[in-house]
Amino acid sequence: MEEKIEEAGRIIKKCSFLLVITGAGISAESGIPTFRGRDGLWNRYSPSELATPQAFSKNPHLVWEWYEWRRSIIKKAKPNPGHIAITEIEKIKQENFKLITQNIDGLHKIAGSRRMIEFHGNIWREKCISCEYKQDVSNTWDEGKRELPPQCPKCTSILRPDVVWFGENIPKENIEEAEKALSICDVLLYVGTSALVYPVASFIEYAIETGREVIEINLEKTNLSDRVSISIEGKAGEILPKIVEVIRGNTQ
Ligand code: BJW
Ligand code: ZN
Repeated sequence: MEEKIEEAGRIIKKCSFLLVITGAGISAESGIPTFRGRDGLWNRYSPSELATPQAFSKNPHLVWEWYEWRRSIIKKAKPNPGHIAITEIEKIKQENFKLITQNIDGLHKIAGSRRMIEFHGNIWREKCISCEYKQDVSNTWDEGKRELPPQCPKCTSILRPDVVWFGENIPKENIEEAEKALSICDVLLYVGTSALVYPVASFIEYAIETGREVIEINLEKTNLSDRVSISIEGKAGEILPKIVEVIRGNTQ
């Protein structure tokens, strides 16, 4: 394990462009549930009843209640050492760095990440299903203080969370920015994702198939573990700070 961490740190230190991809696992140590796995949300809830546009059309109240419950958890959560370590790596790599997060919790931004794409949106943004209206409620949200679903203040329609559900297209600018980073990276580090959801899973597959150095950090093996350069099993919040130490040269 320690050897793998050393090797990962050395690869990241000398690479010319690092792409980091994160998933729900990086926020698990902040107390935010993941989707898949033993304690995952999808064991208790059905993705097709909560995370699709069809589910929202059928029962917007139910879908909103689920997002309001998740907001109540996320509101209390703080970035953990894994998020912080990624900001440290960005400070070292500067413009030779990009982070694609699948998470909608906003914790990377709070931790200080800047060269970042929130690929599946952000739970604190809301958008109208009929007009162009969007709003950010991160500072104004007050649990239970609104009727659900919330009304659009500009038209007669309703608002939805500004996140990407199954079957929906990823915003064009997110795809373009991600593909640019993917095309120039020589190292891809992915952390806390089951790598099962497309198109993000295809970015990792592409990096493997085109011979980039690919490093995985996950609590357990994934479908791709056997195909990557280095697969490190463990908690993101424990492994990533050790990698930062190696990059800084603070290990003997
Ligand atoms: C730790 C840890 C610790 C725990 N330390 N590790 C090609 C093939 C097949 C299907 C498709 C395809 N292309 C598109 C599809 C359909 C679909 C898809 O991928 N389906 C698959 C499930 C098969 N994709 C889409 O629909 C996407 N749209 C799209 O491609 O548009 C074009 C298109 C349209 C229509 C048809 C075809 C193409 C959109 C996907 C949107 C995903 N949305 C969600 C919800 C977002 C909002 C919300 O949060 O509510 O995004 S679903 C959910 O999964 C969420 C996540 O971002 C995403 C990924 O999950 P993630 O982050 O990997 O979490 P987990 O829980 O799966 O894994 C956590 C991992 O952490 C585990 O491995 C743990 O072991 C680990 N871990 N603690 C380190 N401390
Ligand atoms: Zn509207």
